[in-house]
Amino acid sequence: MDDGEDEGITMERKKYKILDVGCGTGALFPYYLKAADNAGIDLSITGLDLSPKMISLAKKWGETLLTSLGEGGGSKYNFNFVEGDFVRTVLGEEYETKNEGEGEENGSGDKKRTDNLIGCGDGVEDELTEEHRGAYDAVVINACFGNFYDQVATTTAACQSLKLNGIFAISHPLGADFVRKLNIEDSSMVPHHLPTALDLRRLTRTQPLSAHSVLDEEINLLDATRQVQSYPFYYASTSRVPHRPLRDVVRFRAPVARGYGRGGKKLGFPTANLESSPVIRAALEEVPTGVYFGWAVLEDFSKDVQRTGRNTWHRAVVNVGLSPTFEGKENGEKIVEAHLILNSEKDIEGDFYDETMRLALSGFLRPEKKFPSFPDLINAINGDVANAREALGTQLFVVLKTDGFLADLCLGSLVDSSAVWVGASGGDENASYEFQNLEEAIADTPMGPLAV
Ligand code: RBF
Ligand code: MG
Repeated sequence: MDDGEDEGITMERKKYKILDVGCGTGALFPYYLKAADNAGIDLSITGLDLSPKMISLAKKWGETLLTSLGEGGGSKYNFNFVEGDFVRTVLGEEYETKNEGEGEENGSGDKKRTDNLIGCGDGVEDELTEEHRGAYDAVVINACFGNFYDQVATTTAACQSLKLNGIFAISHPLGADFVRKLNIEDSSMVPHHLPTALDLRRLTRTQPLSAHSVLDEEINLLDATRQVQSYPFYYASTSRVPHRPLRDVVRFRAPVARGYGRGGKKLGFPTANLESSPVIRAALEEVPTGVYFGWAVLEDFSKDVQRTGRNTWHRAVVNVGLSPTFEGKENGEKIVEAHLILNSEKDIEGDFYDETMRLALSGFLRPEKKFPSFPDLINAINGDVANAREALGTQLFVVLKTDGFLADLCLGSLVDSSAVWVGASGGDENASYEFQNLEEAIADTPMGPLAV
């Protein structure tokens, strides 16, 4: 066994980090240790609880467990404790006041918090909260999710404290019916029931979280006398992903501008920029700078031979912004730059300057950044392309391909250019745009009512 110590060199083994939210007296601690032992991994457990009394009991229990494991236990496993409110600890003290408003019954959230196109506010990231941001492999909320008043805030905090691919699990050893009963008996103590599969989907919709499963059933276990016993059990799991769906899909229709000629090609990522105009400028007032993704279609209404790559879907990864990395040569204004992810250069015949592009954004990847160097920018864009490609292969974004805005062209149901599309939010037959609530956009697609 490699215990990490070799010829006097001590290597810090990578520890799997669990955040146990509302840890209470530490009822789950022995199970974590057992599971880690079975899996042969080292573990760092952080117990968080609002109650100082619970924290002090959990500390003692943690020490007892480590002592019982002897020498080995102390090096493989360790405990940390945080006394405080989960949401404030991760999202910052001001999060709640900034997002004031009644959280709705089903946790779908309040108006203010979802003001932004990108969805939920993620709170402030400062020296007080950064310790917990992106820090954990797993966040567990056991036997107390129903007690959190604001489920959107709680889910946001869980999401923000996870590493990429980390797991957020909600569990209850007595099942959802038990929590439903508590909720009916005293809704001031237990303001919510545990999320159903549909609730979980709503709760995670505009988070960079992918919902996996909700288990709420009787499971058979052996009791102390080795008899099979049926126990109710609730377990829901989600995982942190790089992308989040937008609160609203954004549809742009505009000519492709000749670029700034500043090196999209040189960077290896040629982009089709939407031609700037008062219409596009107005649209962009509501679109924060950042990296988005969605589908793009180049219009071609020519009667005879349509050129390759027109009237068909292309994956698009899109920077909305100023390109701050190009210091001194930043864009003069916020622009929309779409890099089309092609399988081959031959997918689109010729260049497409001045052609009209329909661009539907439905997901967000990250804020726009000023990178210290061009290789750093190129690395980031490579990651964006991979993340967008992956996301666009998932059900939600595949369904959005069938949005009439795109599909009317691709499926040939529009025969001539007299049926010009003009977006509902502003513009004319040259350039226009519209925002539509994501859920409505999904419902409007032919597959939507059945899917996602
Ligand atoms: N420029 C930046 O300065 N910072 C960014 O974070 C950034 N992200 C981008 C992400 C994608 C997917 C694309 C296509 C471009 C991005 N750009 C960014 C813009 C890039 O600098 C620009 O495309 C080139 O300067 C060519 O105009
Ligand atoms: Mg460009």
